[in-house]
Amino acid sequence: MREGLTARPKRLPAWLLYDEAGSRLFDAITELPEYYLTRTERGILSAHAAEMMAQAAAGARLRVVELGAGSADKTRLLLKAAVERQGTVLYEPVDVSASALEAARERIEREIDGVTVTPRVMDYTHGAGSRLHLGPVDCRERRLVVYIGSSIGNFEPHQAAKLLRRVRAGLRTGDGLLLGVDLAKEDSILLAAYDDAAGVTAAFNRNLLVRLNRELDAEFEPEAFAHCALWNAERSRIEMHLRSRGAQRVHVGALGLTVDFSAGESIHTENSYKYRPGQAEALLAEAGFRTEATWTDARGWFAVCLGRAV
Ligand code: AVJ
Repeated sequence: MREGLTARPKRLPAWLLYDEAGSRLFDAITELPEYYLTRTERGILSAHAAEMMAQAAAGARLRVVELGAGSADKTRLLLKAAVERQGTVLYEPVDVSASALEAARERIEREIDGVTVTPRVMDYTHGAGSRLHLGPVDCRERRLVVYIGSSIGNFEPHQAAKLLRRVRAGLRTGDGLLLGVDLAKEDSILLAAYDDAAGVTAAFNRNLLVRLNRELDAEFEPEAFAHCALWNAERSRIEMHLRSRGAQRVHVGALGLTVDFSAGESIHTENSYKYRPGQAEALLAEAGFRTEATWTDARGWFAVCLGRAV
């Protein structure tokens, strides 16, 4: 935090956005009319789940791992399709939040007969070593790692490749990866999705300051910062910033730090990369996966790719 707040330009890590209040605000974002991502991806999964599972299985039994499972809402479409194919399925959601995993387990085991949930509390983004530890698997089974929701979009391209290489290293040849990415599109649509009329995304962004006030004894006045979303065409990403409305000085007690802001100076809080045609496939190739299929919606706004570990 000290490093980010004293850097020029100032920045803070996007994972800070997801405390309890932030996770609740994000869930609200997914239901906003402007935030097309969740709805569009759900449409793709619901139209093609059976085909996705059949192709991923390629004649074997599947077991499903999900990275950053959260509430695992859309995954249920895939799990239902897997149960229809093979009768039962083992589901291994990975998340940093033990409470989110427990809630997901309870709900999924209650709602879908045939699914056994084995949650793994783990930070898949910062894990030590070059390989994601997924545990042993029956030799007649294939793993399918599900990484949907455009979560990969929060990573710089080189970090995204590194993360997927770690995933690949934890798999066997022939295992699968289902990757959901948001696609580049008209900027007015992108900007509205990250700056909604009801102000939920603004609250989500400012909640980061509320969190610093609580956890680092900081004295930010959240309303003294404007939520700002902008499209960086050159890097194909939406950026979120918190822009100081005026010149101000803020103390961060736990750091013994005083931070000065000039009027209009901003803290960069998040990037959300939007993939161009072929980029997701190139990323998969770089990480050791051959893309076997790409499913998209009628407007071509979102894509779900199936990669095969080679
Ligand atoms: C959770 C990373 C997919 O980038 O769209 C939503 C986070 N930020 N609105 C995204 C987010 C602002 C979201 N992801």
